[in-house]
Amino acid sequence: MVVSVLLALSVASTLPAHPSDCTPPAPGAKEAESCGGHTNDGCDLLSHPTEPIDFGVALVATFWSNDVQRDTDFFRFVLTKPSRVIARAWSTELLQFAIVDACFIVDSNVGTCTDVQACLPAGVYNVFVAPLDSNPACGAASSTYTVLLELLPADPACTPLMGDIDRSGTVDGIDLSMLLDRWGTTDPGSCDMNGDQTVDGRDLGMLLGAWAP
Ligand SMILES: [Ca+2]
Ligand SMILES: [Ca+2]
Ligand SMILES: [Ca+2]
Repeated sequence: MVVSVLLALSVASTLPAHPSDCTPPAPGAKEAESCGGHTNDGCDLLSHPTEPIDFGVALVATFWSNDVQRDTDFFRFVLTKPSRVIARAWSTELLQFAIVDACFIVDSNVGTCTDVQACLPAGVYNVFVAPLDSNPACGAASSTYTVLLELLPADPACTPLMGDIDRSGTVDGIDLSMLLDRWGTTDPGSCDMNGDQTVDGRDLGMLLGAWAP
C-alpha cells in the first residue's frame, strides 16, 4: 500500500551511536501487530489504527512487502508541550521512515539505519515505517526492524508557533480550516494543542488566542 500523503517528558542523556553503528539497541517492547496483520496501518485505512510507542524504549517490529502491497506501520506518540524529538530505525532492508502529523509528513528519510527529527508543537503524532524497494517476507530475518523514539535536549530552543498548524509562519484561516477538518478525529496531530488527544473547543480557543495572520 502507499501512504496517502504521505510521557512524561525527560531528556535522554546518552543517545546510541547512529547510523555509523548499525547495531540495534536491546529490545524493550514488541509490535502488537503480527506480520501480515493490519492493526496499525494508520493513514492507509479510514479508521487510522495505530500502536503506541514509548520514549526511550526500543521497539522491535516486523514488516513485509511484495510487488503489489507493503506493510505500513504507524506508532503513535503524544507531546504535551513543544519538544524536539528524534526517531531512529535499524533494519537490514531499505525502509521509508517518517514523523507524521495527521497523515502529513513532517520529516522523512530513507535508509537501512536512519533517523528523522523535528521540533514539534504539543499534539499527537506518529512514527511511520514501511519497506521500500524490497520484498521482505514474514518469517525472514529481513522482516524485523527496530525503532527508538527519543526526546532531544531543549537547547537549541524548540519554540514552534502555537496554532501554526501548516507551519507557514502565520496563524490564519488556513490553520483554522485544518483544525475544523480534524475536529473529532482520532488523528488530531498538531491540532490537539493542549495535548488531551482530542480536537475540540479548547484547541479552537487556543488557536484564536494565537491568531497572527
Ligand atoms: Ca508491522
Ligand atoms: Ca499557518
Ligand atoms: Ca485538545
